[in-house]
Amino acid sequence: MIRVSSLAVVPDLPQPGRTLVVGVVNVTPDSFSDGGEWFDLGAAITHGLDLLAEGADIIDVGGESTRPGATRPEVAEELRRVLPVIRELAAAGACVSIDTMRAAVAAPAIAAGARLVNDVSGGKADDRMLHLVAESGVPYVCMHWRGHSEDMQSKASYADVVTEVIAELGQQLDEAFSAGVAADKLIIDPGFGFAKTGEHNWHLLQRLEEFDVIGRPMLAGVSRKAFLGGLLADSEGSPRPAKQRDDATTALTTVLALQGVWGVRVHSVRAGRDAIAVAQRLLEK
Ligand code: PMM
Repeated sequence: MIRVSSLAVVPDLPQPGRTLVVGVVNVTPDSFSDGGEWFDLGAAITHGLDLLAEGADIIDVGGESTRPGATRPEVAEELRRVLPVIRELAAAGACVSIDTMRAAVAAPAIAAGARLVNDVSGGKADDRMLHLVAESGVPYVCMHWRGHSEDMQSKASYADVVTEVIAELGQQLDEAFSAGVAADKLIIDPGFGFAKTGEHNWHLLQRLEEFDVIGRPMLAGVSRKAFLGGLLADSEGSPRPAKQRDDATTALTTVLALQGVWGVRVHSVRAGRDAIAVAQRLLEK
């Protein structure tokens, strides 16, 4: 089996000796994957606690939807959404990640207890982000990104998606190093669905081992994404609705765990843990 830099360990984060499960809590009215189900703060906190009980290693809390075409909330609104949720989940003992592209959100989130910054723009949306991450010393998910959601799909053009994503991600990592982020704190993410067509996502998955040249652990966010909806479209060509893509997500999680990815970002935590347990057992000799 191929290995996607899996043996790397990220300091200050859980180290369970298997692929980590990052559970998603979107405190948004408009995310594609859960359609505003956790927009109410009480519901978001309860959901996060449920994911923790199901075995999430990290809970990723986000207040900005990145669905294609989404408009951005104000900073104050993003903070209103995420800070109470981060505080409660951290107090309950969860390892919390803040999913934001803004330094002005990441800094208070870290103060509220977040231990990981998950930046889908990989430092490109806010030029203060990498300095903030360097100063605070927290681990950082650097995702491949070409532009904001409102027009990202117009940027989904590649001669060879795998080599281009690796090269562009390499440039984003160089920026992070220049800003002073320690190499051992960096986690890479190919950015499935971000400025990528369904075909691009499948090519990335088919050639995932090529990311080993970067030499950093990988987080993969495939859960409920549109390319799975397209794969499972009905006979009239209508995509499978987002919440009915969990079984396909779990199938892919098994494959990703067999390949040794560091972490998977998923909505259905129990299913993700089960898939990883199966993969883990198969890898034992
Ligand atoms: N995808 C979404 C949001 N945040 N973060 C990382 N690191 N990787 C992803 O692929 C990613 C992300 C969008 O999906 P959602 O609506 O399920 O949160």
